Amino acid sequence: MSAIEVQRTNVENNLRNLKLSGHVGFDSLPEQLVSKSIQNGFIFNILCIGETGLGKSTLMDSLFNTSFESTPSPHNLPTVKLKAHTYELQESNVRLKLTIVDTVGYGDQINKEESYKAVVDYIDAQFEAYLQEELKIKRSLSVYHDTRIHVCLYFICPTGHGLKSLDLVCMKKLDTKVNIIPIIAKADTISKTELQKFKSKIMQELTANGVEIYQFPVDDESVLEINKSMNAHAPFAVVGSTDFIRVGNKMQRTRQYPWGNVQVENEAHCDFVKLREMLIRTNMEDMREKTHCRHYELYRKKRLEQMGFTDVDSENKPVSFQQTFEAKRSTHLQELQQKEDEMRQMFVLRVKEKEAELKEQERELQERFDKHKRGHQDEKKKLEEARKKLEDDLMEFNRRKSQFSYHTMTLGKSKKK
Ligand SMILES: Nc1nc2c(ncn2[C@@H]2O[C@H](COP(=O)(O)OP(=O)(O)OP(=O)(O)O)[C@@H](O)[C@H]2O)c(=O)[nH]1
Ligand SMILES: [Mg+2]
Repeated sequence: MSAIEVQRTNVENNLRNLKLSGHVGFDSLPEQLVSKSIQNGFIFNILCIGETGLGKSTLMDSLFNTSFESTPSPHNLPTVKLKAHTYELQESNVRLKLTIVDTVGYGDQINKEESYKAVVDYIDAQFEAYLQEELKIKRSLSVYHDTRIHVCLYFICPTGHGLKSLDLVCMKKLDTKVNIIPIIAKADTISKTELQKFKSKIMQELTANGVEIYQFPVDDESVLEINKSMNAHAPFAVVGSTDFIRVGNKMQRTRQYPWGNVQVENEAHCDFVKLREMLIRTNMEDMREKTHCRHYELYRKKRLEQMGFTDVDSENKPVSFQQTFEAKRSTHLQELQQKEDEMRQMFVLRVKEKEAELKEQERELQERFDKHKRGHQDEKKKLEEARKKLEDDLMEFNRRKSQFSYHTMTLGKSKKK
């Protein structure tokens, strides 16, 4: 037993039950909690994954009994995109900040290999944003708009045959990141007997592929029975509608067909009421809690480990945040120093190389200069010689010229005689 465990056991053993001799007042804690929660309002974020036109928006309208005024998605998008819309809803005095995230273009690409990636990235991005807020020095978590996904409604195509590989791959990638509730969309298109077979085939395929879907909690006495029976009902086969028809004195969401009407809220027609009951009325808080305590915790653990933080060292001794930080800091500084040294060496090397290069250029230039200079001197010498010769020739010419004129003069005089 480690020292900490021994200490903890001692503390536990020292716990004593005491009787109060009068009313103190901490029995109002639950009410304080309720009023605080009501004051702050609740946040709930739903992710709807399903192929285009599978009835995602209609089901959301039906679930929250409103019109979110969504527009149909195009079928020709090259990649899957996620679109989030946030709404403020109020029922009695309880405010709900609801975010519905929709997959746009899911299942429309020929190559569906990367379809789940956008979804995984989106979920991780919300976890990361929360983690960053948590790590801030000046945190404002009480007013922070938490966008982490609390539940993922996975819309299964009502083929009657089983799951598509896209469904299995995507759900497998997501099952450690989000609470998945698979639902059979447009369940009015499957016959009653086929639906039972379809449901068990889906569950069988999910189990065979190790996909863990969200289980309604059975650890609380008050919801044990209902949640147990609802877990056995999965996946819920749902129908949605935006059309209303008067049934008795109540307007009911209904899908009208030539052969009859499907009432969304009629439990004999589909599992819509069961889904609403489980999702909104019974287990919303459990999903919020599981998102924080299980999925986010896992993400946080992985991310902090990735950043180099750890709770225990190699000898299993506890390591404080500060120790890890200081160790990280010193290795970082060492790395920096090493990088700086490397850069300095590199710089010196480069300077030397450049110097040698410049010297070589200078030498070449000098050589060229000397060569030109020599050429120039030769030229000058030649010119000098040519000039000298010219001057000699000129002198010779002048001498001869004067000689000639002297001869002609003496010759002229002797002729006269
Ligand atoms: N048969 C049947 N049709 C439905 C059901 N729910 C919706 N539809 C119809 O399916 C069509 C598409 O419904 P939407 O709710 O817009 O589907 P979506 O999944 O939001 O579509 P995108 O957002 O474009 O991907 C509409 O014509 C709906 O009336 C249902 O439960 N059963
Ligand atoms: Mg839609």
